[in-house]
Amino acid sequence: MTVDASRGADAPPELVQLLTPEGERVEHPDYDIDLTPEEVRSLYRDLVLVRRVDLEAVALQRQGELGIWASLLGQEAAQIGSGRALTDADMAFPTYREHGVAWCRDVDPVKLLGMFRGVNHGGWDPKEHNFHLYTIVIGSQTLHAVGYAMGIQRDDATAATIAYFGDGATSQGDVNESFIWASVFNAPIVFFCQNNQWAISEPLEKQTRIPLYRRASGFGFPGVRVDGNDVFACLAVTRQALKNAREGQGPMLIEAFTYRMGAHTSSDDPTRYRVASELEAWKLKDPIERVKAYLFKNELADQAYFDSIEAEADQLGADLRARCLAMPDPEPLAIFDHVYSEPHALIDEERAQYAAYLEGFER
Ligand SMILES: Cc1ncc(C[n+]2csc(CCOP(=O)(O)OP(=O)(O)O)c2C)c(N)n1
Ligand SMILES: [Mg+2]
Repeated sequence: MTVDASRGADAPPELVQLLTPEGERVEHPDYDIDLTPEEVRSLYRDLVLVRRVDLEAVALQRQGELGIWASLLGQEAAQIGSGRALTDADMAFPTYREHGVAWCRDVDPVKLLGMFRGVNHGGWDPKEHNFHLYTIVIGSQTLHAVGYAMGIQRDDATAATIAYFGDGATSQGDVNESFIWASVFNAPIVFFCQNNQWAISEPLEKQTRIPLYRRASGFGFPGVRVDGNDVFACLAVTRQALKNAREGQGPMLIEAFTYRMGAHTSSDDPTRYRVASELEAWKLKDPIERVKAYLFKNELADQAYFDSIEAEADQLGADLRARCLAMPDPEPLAIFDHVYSEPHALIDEERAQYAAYLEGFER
């Protein structure tokens, strides 16, 4: 934790945490959450199932069935906590690692796999799920999200927008510009930064000299750092920030302090640039284990319950694998279909050229 002399002795803890790594419920002066046992079990189920989706995808990639995969391992609580804070009317703008948020938005995980397998052109209908398409260009979705939030404002709608991005993305011009626009227009947006402490091989200290959440104050809106491995805290803080945004209080930056436990993507080998002890330390803060410990200690779930979730995860993984392998290749010319909503001369020309090229092969 960064030492901050300017905060004063009676300042609230810098990191909002409601559930310790040991599974103990703790209080925070500014944030609280009151969950029924059923709701806690449901969060646990989400965490386990999205981890399984991720694990299956990693395996499929290693077997050559996906071109690439960006693992969410370690970031499940940040994604499920924030994702479950959204209402149906809210709009989420992800980057490329938000498989847990996709899960909360009811996007069939096979559609994520289809994108990484290269057999669909984007993946899902953003309007149907209020979940935008994945964005690879780092940080650019934050501008789209602010524009969308300003639209909500002009429609007088009761909804908020959430934009996901990483620690590395905070160094991008787009993200800083989006902060300015959101601030001066008081846009209903929550900036949700998953600080997993790495931007491929670049460590956090190459992005910032201060905790990222404190950047917000320079732009004129509040920022908070939450334990990104604590699903209770992520849910509580995001829920409050979205509510504030919907009620006209403008943007907020949430820095979910977490750790990317896997490789950046399947094309990366983190053993080349970080020490194993770092990963070992973060394993002790696993986002799933602490919820399990909480459920066990408080007798809110028994072994039969945990076994049933494992069985459901096995079933989900097997089903996902089968449906991934069964996905048909797309029609090659379909790649031109959704570039523009209306006919476009250049696209027509390129489609014709590509069709002529394909004619040269036996089909
Ligand atoms: C504009 C732009 N520059 C560079 C890249 C290459 N790139 C892909 S992921 C990445 C690191 C992003 O790190 P971070 O924002 O922390 O997100 P994380 O992958 O850790 O979730 C970079 C530099 C890119 N996709 N887009
Ligand atoms: Mg990162």
